Amino acid sequence: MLRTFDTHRIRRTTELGGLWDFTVLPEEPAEGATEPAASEPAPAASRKVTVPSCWQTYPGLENYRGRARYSTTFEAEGNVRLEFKGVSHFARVELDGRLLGEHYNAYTPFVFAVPALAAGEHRLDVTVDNAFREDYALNFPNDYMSYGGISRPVALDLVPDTSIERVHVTPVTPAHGDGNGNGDGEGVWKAHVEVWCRTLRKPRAGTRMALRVELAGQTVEADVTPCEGEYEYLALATTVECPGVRPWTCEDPALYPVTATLLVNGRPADDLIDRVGFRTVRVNGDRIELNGKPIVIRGFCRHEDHPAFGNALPPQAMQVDLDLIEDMHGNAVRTSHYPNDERFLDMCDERGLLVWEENHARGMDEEHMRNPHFQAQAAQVIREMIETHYNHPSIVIWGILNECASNTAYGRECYERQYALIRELDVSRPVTSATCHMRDDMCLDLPDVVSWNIYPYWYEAKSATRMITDQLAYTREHGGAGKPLIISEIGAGAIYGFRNRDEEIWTEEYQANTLRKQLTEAFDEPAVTGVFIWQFCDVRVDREWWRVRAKRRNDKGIVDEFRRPKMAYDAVKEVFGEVAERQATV
Ligand code: ADA
Repeated sequence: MLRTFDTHRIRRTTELGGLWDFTVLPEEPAEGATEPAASEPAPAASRKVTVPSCWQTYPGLENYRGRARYSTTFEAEGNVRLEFKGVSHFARVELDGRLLGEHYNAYTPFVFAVPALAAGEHRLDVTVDNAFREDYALNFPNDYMSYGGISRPVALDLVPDTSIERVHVTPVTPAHGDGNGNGDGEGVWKAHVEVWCRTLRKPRAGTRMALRVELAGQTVEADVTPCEGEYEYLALATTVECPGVRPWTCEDPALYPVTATLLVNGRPADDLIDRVGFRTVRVNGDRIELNGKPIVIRGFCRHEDHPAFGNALPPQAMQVDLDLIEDMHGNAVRTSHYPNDERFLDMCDERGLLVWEENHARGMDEEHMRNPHFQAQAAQVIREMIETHYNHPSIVIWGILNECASNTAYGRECYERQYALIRELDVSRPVTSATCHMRDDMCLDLPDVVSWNIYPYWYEAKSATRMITDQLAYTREHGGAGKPLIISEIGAGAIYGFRNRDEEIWTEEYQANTLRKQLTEAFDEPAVTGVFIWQFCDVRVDREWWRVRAKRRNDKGIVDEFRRPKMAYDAVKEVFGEVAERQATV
């Protein structure tokens, strides 16, 4: 399943799923590799594996870190477009033995367009690397697992010489209303629509090309002048009035298809369908407003991680996670610490959940950020994340650089650049960053929203009330005055099944009591716009973290890695439920 809905009616698209050949590629540990001893001896024989999947779920490779090859064949003729939704974490792609290109970063899609394939069978080889190397600035031993494999779906499209690459829709709030149906009734939602095309071969002289866009009962059409080359170009930018649409809200997440059709000499030649929700997000004083109404976040930080699937969760497993989050009265997810699978975002759109999506970076100190590849690779993640996830109404905030060097001058430069890049790509959503630099953060003036990771009653022997009061004072004195404040992490660990009534640390009882106190105190603080619990489920961490992570798990999950609820589940459900009720009556 590529998405939760069909993205084409005209274009032929297939998922290159099913069984692929898989072979481990043995290699000498590279100089400076951080983890040679941990790698398993590599069996050379090839085996059949499903794609998407990750190799830590293949017997014998539970701890493999290194290179491997995935191969498959397909029948095709003409121009093809290959889209990899996510390969963990480096991919080198060859078609019929010819290099198409390389891509680094596990969590964002990439595309290769290949003109004029001869009719017949074609062979696709993907060499994947999940080693920790200096070349891969964002991956190093961390408090989550850097898995390996083709971990998200692969799509094969047959495309004409000019094809549609992307459609962006930016909803524009009614001029005279609050975007929520309230107002003087004269306002009409508008949508700013942009369509990007790709031309592989210049059309014959005299060919007429046009783009038609259909959205919410409206149709616009405009001529297109093709630009030759394997790159994308903006082919259409227009604003459409959309009278009578229902806004996208958490309670009623109305979604509308947007269909772009490419007409060649008046005949449909290619199409792309995406989905749109009419809603605006804006910061108003110290509140974040959705359609003019302040939101209160009852959220969970969530890693893409599962004992049976690694980071290649099938849609069924995503559904289960979202069911549990909603059952606990959660209304938001933070995609800590990287962009998420599109299908998960589709489901959030459908459920009316709010998403904080973040670029890939966790716990980078200045040395990590001075990796010569860091700036370019981080910028690429941001670009790919925003370009591909732009239309999701559920995404209400972009996050960057979780707990990185926001306390140094060089770090600040990096934060500045990344915020500037986001604002260049998308002005319709606020930006933030989760910090833990309680006494020396130098970047609080930069984002629209200030976000703190705090662990009262856990890493700190202080109450949440005290920590929030202290943080607020610091924030106000250091550039963050008047901005909304999110508690982007709060939580405590517990080992599933370890129970006693002695308030023993690591017991489910201790975690449940701690969460109850943390959440109650946080929501009692009027300056707090919302809270993301660290974290939804227990997750596997990289081997090097074994000293501080029993069972090699970050066990601050409210459910364990198999999604079995710990005692904290009911505590969270109760507090989130009360907050939701209070909110509903405001
Ligand atoms: C940090 C970090 C998380 C996780 C957490 C913890 O706040 O952002 O990724 O490591 O701490 O469990 O300590």
